[in-house]
Amino acid sequence: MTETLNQQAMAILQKNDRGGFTIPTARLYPFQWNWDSAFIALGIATYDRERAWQELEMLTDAQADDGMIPHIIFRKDDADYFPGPSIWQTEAAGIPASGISQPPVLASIVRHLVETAPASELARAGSLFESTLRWQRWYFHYRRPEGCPAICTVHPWETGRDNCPDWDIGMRAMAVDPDLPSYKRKDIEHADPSQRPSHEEYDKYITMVKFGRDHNWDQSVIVNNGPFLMADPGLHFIWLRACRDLREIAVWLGKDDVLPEIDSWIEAGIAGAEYFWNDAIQAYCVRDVRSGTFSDGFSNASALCFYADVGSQAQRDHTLEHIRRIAKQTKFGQPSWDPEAARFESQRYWCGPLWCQMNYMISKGLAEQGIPDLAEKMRLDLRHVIELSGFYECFDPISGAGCIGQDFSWTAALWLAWAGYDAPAIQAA
Ligand code: 9WN
Repeated sequence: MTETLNQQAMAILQKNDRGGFTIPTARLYPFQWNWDSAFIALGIATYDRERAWQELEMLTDAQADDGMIPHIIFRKDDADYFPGPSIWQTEAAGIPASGISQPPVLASIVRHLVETAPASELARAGSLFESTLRWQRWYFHYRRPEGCPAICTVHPWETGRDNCPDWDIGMRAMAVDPDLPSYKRKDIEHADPSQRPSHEEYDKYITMVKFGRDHNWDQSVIVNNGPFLMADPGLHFIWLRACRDLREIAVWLGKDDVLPEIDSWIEAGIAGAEYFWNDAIQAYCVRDVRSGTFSDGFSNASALCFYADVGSQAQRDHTLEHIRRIAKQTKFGQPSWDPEAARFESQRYWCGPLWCQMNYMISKGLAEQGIPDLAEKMRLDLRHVIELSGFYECFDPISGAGCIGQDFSWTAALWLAWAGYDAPAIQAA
């Protein structure tokens, strides 16, 4: 079975290849997405290292002057997706793109490629290192507003966890732009609407895009005066982990001059994590920056503290209690939202389903921090759910049913790089 699934996974990645970059899945997401491409490179690297480097290079080709790497790179329009380039109306390095970013996993993936690289590939790592450094710096300067020690976001799409109930506080606090032109969603033509965000949520997502566009994508204006500003432990922990991985690459490449700057980010990232600690539920939670209010649910982003290597022993113990409690209620892995919290829906996108890339990062963190049983369970859960349902975008964590996009690239990639391994891919530290 593993052999057949390996073949299927490679076939999906080849089918979704658009000439040097890979789309997440045909029709539903017909462009290059930022963090998708990073995880995709991990999978491609198992059979074609040249193509894996290329995936990341095409991502960084669209790096804006200020260092941001956008969340979608459009290259050419495609009527299958809304909102496309004519709605975003911006570009990066001359390429049509979205005006926000996505979780910066890139440095962590580059580190993996570097560690497994023959000497002949190290020159490629050098230029990716420079882009990644600039992007990490962008997050530090453009997504840590005055008075907030943590990484924030101006749009749920930037976090990659689009309609997670985590965003409800910020979404409720904002109004739909009364001048929002009418629009037609395309996602619900390609996927079951009951598994996608609501129309009310879409109106607000598009209001945020309109605000950015109306302000020429000036990131300072968007952060300071925009309709939405929430601090995200997901972005924060992924960024902090990426800083640690970037430091390792810098040492490898002999770039000692940048180490003090990276060290200062790591120090700020560790201190900033405290901003997310919610005593009421004893976990790291999303926080609305303007009101200071905490989200009250444990999400899969809360579980990333191990991946970022932060927290006191007590904070880690509490987090682990949540992970173990939730694992008892699901059959497959960690869901995107606590099954005991309000608004849990096992098949609606980020309100409950199991997402392979989140489980990969959570499991990696747990293994590194000395909790190998749980780490390996998460890996095997993903393996079983793929064997049961195939390569879906995400999965019902209780029944194992596949949800939304089919023949999905990151699921195929993480099968090849992680879940489909016969022996544990990640050893305890
Ligand atoms: C908006 C591509 C992307 C993922 C995100 C996921 C979903 C897009 C959408 O698909 O978001 O960016 O249109 O729903 O939430 O994490 O990167 O796979």
